[in-house]
Amino acid sequence: MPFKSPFTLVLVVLTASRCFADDDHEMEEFLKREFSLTKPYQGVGSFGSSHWELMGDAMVTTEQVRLTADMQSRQGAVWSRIPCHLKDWEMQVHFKVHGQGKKNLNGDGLAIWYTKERMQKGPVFGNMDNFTGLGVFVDTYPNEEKHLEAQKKRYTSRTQRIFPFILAMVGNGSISYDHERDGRPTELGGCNAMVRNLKHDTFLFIRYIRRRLTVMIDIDGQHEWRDCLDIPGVRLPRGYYFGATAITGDLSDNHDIVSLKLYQLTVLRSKKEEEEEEEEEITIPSVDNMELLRSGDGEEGMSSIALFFTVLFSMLGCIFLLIIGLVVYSHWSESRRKRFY
Ligand SMILES: *[C@@H]1O[C@H](CO)[C@@H](O)[C@H](O)[C@H]1NC(C)=O
Ligand SMILES: *[C@@H]1O[C@H](CO)[C@@H](O)[C@H](O)[C@H]1NC(C)=O
Ligand SMILES: [Ca+2]
Repeated sequence: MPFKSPFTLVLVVLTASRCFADDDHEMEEFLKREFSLTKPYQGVGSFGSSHWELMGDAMVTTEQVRLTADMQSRQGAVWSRIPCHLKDWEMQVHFKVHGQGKKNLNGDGLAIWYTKERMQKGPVFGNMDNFTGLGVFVDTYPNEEKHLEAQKKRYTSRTQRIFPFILAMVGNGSISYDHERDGRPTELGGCNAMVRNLKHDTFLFIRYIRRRLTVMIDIDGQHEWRDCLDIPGVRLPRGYYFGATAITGDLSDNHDIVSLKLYQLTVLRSKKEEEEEEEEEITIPSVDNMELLRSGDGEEGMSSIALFFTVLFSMLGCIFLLIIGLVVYSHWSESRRKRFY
């Protein structure tokens, strides 16, 4: 990670260690209650009396906000009513996915959002397509793999994704989520996460700090955060809404949110960074170097290892030819010299 000054490095390290610390108390002062959804979910679902609004089949119980029950063709959502203007934040999601279905006979998953739009129904885990902002998806059904399997095709183990799969996507209002390919064409990064039907608590952690997006998971019941993805140069405007949505189709699951906790992060910036960020206020979400992130897409395309060996062997080939050339030349000039004597 490049850091502009040692001071910011120290701060980032401090915040990082704070997140790994199993000590809620220390974080308390940063918790932003207006953007958090916690038990006993006071007033959630009733008109106008809460910071959160329910939609579709979502319902509140004493234990959780159930976005969908384990039944076919459900969609549910919970959305914050207040736009969030924080620059740096982290969202801790305590969630639960469980149901009767056997492995890979369940679906479709849930999503956590930070978007311009709110309270829209649609095909992207219950939210609208062509959304504007960030989506982090817990995709529990491998649509693409199932489709390929039916065609007796397969991804190589390098590109194969194991489901449930968590991935992040940034939309700008005109980028479509490819449901049939589980969002592969627009994937910023992701990881496998066996989150279903577990006895212990499962958490997802989304941190946005100095335009760096980090997603971590805590799903093994060990109270340890595991890296999922970490991407610099993610530009998200301020003033968007947090939300959580889920959808079921032919296959189903209970998709529960136990809590959403938003923490404000205080990150000191150098004067130069402040000025840079003031100068270019972000209005449309985007990701720097998206082409580079996408270079690993699809069945074809060269992996970096393949590329390395291609370059290596081409270089060895060139050197070999050069040596042959030199040998031939020296033989030739030798025999020419001999002829002159
Ligand atoms: C959104 O992103 C796509 C793909 O990167 C790009 O072609 C399009 O111009 C962008 N739209 C806006 C409004 O920035
Ligand atoms: C989403 O955007 C794409 C490309 O801009 C467009 O073809 C598609 O119709 C849009 N879909 C919706 C639901 O607006
Ligand atoms: Ca899927």
